[in-house]
Amino acid sequence: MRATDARTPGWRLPALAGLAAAAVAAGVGELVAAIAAPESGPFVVVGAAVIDLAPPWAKDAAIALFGTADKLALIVGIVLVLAAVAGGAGVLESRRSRLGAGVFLMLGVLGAIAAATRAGSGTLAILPSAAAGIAGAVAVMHLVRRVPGGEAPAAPEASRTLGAAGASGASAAPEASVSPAASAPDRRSFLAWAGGAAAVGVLAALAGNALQAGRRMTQAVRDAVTLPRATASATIPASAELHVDGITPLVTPNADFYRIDTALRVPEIDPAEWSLRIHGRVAREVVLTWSDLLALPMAESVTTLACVSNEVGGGLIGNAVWLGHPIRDLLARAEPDSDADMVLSRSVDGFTASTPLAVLQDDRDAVLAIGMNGEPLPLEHGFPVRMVVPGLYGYVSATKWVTELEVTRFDEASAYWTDRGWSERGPIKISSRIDVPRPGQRPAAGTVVVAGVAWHQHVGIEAVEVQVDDGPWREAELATAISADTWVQWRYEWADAAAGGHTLRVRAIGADGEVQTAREQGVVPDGATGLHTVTVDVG
Ligand SMILES: Nc1nc2c(c(=O)[nH]1)N[C@H]1C(S)=C(S)[C@@H](COP(=O)(O)O)O[C@H]1N2
Ligand SMILES: [Mo]
Repeated sequence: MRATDARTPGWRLPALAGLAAAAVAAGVGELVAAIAAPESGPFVVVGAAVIDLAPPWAKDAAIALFGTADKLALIVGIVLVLAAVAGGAGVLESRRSRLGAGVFLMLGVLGAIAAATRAGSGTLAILPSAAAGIAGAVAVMHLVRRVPGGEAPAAPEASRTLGAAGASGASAAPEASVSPAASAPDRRSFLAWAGGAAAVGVLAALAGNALQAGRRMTQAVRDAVTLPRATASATIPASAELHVDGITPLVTPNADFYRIDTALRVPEIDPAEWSLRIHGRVAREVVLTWSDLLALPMAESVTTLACVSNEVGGGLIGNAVWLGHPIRDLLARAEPDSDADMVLSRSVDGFTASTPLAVLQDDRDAVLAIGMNGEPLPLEHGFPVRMVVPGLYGYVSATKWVTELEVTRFDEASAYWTDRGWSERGPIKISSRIDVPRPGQRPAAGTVVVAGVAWHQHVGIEAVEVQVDDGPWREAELATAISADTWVQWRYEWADAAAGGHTLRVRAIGADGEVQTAREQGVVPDGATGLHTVTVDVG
């Protein structure tokens, strides 16, 4: 028995408070992950970070020890370590208020860092870990506050109570019964709170799991889709690739393709239940099911998609091989009225985009796409069906999870982003980007290779020019363009680069003679302008 029993709480109940808080944190983290960032559950991202950071010998040892169960062993290991830390956080919190809460917040920050630094992670990736950290911090503060003041060992007190009761019968002496009578309900109420908190955590985790089940099913259906053979395959000339170290790949892998949408939760669409309705100002309504669509000719086309929110030099742009059916042909079946001038496409989640009807009827590869780089569309990129329209920013053309095409007029209807201050029409502006050297890189003096991409969708790039400091504009070497609808790689050999700081600028010249303007404009309301500028320190 300890001398300070009455004042200092022991470590067991606070540790239990820490564990219960950890259950709350884990549950909240999994639930938020299920809703907002399915790939970024706290355990998944921490596990992935441990795998990435582990030295090879540790990985080999884990595989040797646990074989194919090495992933399970990893998760069990992480749970044990986190449980120990959480128990410790409870004890810390009982010694000094907010200290244990701080431990939970720190774990949340570590998880968020692990999530944010994973390849292909979206902006929502940090949410689950952040929410888990905050939930754990709040829970541990509340629970530790409910730990009864003195965690006296149970046995001696119980015998004292019995003894007291035995001595004075039913009316126990007040001084003898005060301590146990006051602390037993305290203890019981604390255990109820801790148990309740843990139960909330478990329920949240179960709810998260149930929500994830839908996504896993859709993912499985998506993975099982066999794409029809293309009636025409995309041809990418070998000379379209310049093979410069560090340049953006000509075709963007799906995992690295930027993702922009308003969907907090990625729509889960069973293709068997998907259909597209073409209606509005048409001679006849057309309804197309998934099997109807698969029976139509599907051609490959290469189109560079860009977001209107892409800053000059930014990464909200990607190039992919799309497998799809011309929207033109479907519209022809519906026969738009002669006074229609816009198609309002609508996604299952309510997002809408306004595309000029004429753009969908001319000879460009505006398609209802089902394939991206040889695979069914990834869920985040619109599975099962999306629109891809060369030449227009995504917000006015690239509707993902599309289920409706309403033929209408610009003076009759408006789209999601137009209602929020963006332009009703969004042709992609001519632009170019320097990929190498990267800012902060220190190339050696002498000849420095400068390279990047340039685009003017559906018009084409005539030339790219590079300026060093305030020198003359010099023409860069252009790769063969796949087509006018894709970006094109360029490369410039900067001869006699002298040591010291330098400024590099790039500008594109379109096939129509348009020279990329130096005038700077922000992304609102119809896309940024200006020249990408990189400062380098030549060593
Ligand atoms: N359903 C739906 N489709 C959408 C959006 C959206 O928010 N919801 N965003 C659009 C925007 S702004 C862009 S830039 C592109 C991005 O497509 P990606 O995420 O496949 O790169 O999708 C477009 N299609
Ligand atoms: Mo966008």
